[in-house]
Amino acid sequence: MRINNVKKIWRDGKPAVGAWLSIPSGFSAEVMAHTGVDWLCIDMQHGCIDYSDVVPMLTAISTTSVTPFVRVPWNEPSVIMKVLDAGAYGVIVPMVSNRAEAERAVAACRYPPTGVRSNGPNRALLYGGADYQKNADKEMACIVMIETLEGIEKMEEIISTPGVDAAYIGPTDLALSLGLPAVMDNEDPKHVAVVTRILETCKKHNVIAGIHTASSKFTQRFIDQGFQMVMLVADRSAMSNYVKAEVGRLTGWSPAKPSAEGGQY
Ligand code: 3PY
Ligand code: MG
Repeated sequence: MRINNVKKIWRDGKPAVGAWLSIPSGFSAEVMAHTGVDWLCIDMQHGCIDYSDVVPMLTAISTTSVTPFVRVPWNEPSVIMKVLDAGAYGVIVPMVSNRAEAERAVAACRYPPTGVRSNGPNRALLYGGADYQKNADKEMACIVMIETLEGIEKMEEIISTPGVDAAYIGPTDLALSLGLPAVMDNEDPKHVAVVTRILETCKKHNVIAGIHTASSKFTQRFIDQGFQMVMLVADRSAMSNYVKAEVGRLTGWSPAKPSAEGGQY
C-alpha cells in the first residue's frame, strides 16, 4: 500500500507543512499540489466544496506525492467514511469537544474490529493499492480539531483518546470560544496560553500538535515551538493577497475598491 508520507514525517519527528483548498477545482488543487507543501486539505466545512468536487480534487493531488486530507463538514461517520473511500489519507474533524466525540471520529476511520468503518474503498483502492484494507488503519490519519470551549476544558481526554493521531487547532473558533475576536494569527495572551497548553498536552500523550495560520511568520513560529502539522496558506487568500498586492504596486491608475478588505480567514 502507498504509505502516508505525512505520518512518516511525523514518525521521523519532523514538521509537515500544508496548504488549504477552499476552491472547488481539480485544476487549482493540482496547481497547489505543485508548490512544495507536504499535505493539502480539501475543506468541506467552510470551503465552497461538495463531495462531487472532492473526487476530482483528490485525483488532481494524486498526480504528485502530496498527502491528501479532507476536513469534513462535521463529525459525521458516513461522510468521514465516504471521503476515505474516495482516497483521502486522513480526515480533519471540526469542533471535537469530548472523549465520546473523539472516539466517534476515530472509529469511523478504522475497520472492524478496531473501528466501525464500512468496507468500500472505491477510489482508495486505485490510489492506495490492492492491499488497502489490510493496511489502511495504520496509514489513515485521524485528526481532531480543538476549538470549542468544551474542547479546551476537555483537551486532555480528547488528545489521549486511543487512535487520535493529531489535534489540530482552529485559531479563529478557538478565539471566539475564549470571547476574543476571530483573529487567525493571534497574539492575545489568553489565546497564546491555550495554544501552548494544547501543544504541551499533545507532547505528553505523544500526539501530533497541529495548527492553522495565515502567514509564514506564524507558520515558522509554530514549527519552532514544536508543532508538527502547520497550515501555511489557503488557495483563496493566496490568490486574493497576491492580486491585491500587485494592484497596490501600480501607479498612474485608480483601482476599483477591493470588495473584501482585511479580515483573516
Ligand atoms: C478556525 O480558525 O477555527 C479554523 O477552523 C481554521 O480553518
Ligand atoms: Mg474552526
